[in-house]
Amino acid sequence: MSLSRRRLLTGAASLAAASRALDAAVLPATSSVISQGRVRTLNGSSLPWRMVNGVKEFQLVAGEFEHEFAPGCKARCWGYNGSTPGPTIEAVEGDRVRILITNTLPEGTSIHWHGILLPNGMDGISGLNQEPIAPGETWAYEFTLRQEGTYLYHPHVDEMTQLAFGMMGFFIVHPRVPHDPPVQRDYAMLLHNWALHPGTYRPDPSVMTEFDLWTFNSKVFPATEPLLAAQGERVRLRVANLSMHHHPIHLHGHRFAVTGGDGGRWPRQAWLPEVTTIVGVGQTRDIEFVADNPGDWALHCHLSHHTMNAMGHGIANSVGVKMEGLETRIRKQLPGFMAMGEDGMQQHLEHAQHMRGPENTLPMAQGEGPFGAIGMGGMMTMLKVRRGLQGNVDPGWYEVKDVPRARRVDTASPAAPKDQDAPEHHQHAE
Ligand SMILES: [Cu+2]
Repeated sequence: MSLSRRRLLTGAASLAAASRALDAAVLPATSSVISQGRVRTLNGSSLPWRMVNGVKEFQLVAGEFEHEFAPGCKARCWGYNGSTPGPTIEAVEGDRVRILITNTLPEGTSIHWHGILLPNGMDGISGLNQEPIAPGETWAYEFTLRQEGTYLYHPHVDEMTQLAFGMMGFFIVHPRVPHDPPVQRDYAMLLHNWALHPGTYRPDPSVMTEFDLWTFNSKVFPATEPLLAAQGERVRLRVANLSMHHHPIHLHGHRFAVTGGDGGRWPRQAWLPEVTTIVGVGQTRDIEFVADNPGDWALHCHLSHHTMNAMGHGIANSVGVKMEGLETRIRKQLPGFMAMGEDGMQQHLEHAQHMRGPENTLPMAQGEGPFGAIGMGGMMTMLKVRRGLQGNVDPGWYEVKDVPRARRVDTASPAAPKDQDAPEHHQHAE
């Protein structure tokens, strides 16, 4: 299954030839700044482009590479320009764009421009709108952007495999007239799932429901990059989902508004105040908020199994069962056996964090915070809000020592004065 060196070289050679041909036609660079500011694709990047006779031209190479989900876990993945998700394409409403795609994969591919209004022959469904792009070939897609919003690109050949291996990316179209109010930070995060079975290096495309890894931009916590904001900044987060499940994305410490997505910007009356929003498969959702609450705030999928990594399912529930001596006896037959925990799973999670599993397999949860194990992996990152924060350097953990925080109390002294609330008539109130 692995890609032959020859094919890689052929792909690279044809891309170089295509580049040379284009160099001959290139115009002097015009102002190449996207006026509405750039999107920060967490753990990723945006795709550079150049102006060629008034057309914004982008180059993608579909190919195979090694991708790391977090230190200790890698896989042979497919994507664009050596990354999954592929680099984010950013353009402005009204732009004419040309995207050159070179296929270095061992099978045919195509690109569908998910949500973008374009002529039928540019829609990228192999068999329906075009023949597949054969290995080694370079094709061009070209259209004018007549809308703004958060869109995607992905293949439409052997989707089951090509999506399962990581082929997807954002296509973000900024509005001609900037949105009001403007945002100071604009983030993008693509949700995906992977059947990377313990001890293996190749995602399994045949799996439909039981996945091993749940990712934000193909990374699991704590390898997921945090969102940063200075206190008072307005932040947009664009979330898209090309996985096999719907994901309720939940932000702590702030109330956000869902302001748009794959239908472009919603009218103000349609904005939804939320703290959790479901991003369905094939959807994109833009959320916006003012980062007014300093601290380190969790941002995660609220399906609890989606904030964990590879784990067994369908095993005996041992919570509440006295395991004394049992583990030792089972270990004689099954070296390394660990019961699921008799008082709950946290103890098991902390154990598992330091246990060696099969090679190339992450523990179920592995995040470590200033107060110990965070007990999450998978679809989890943080929003870090600090006063006067500038740039994109992670400020480290928030110092909670000077702000109110939950505390351990002395059980020997009464928690609250008895006569302070609950006057007698309350007992008889209707
Ligand atoms: Cu989820």
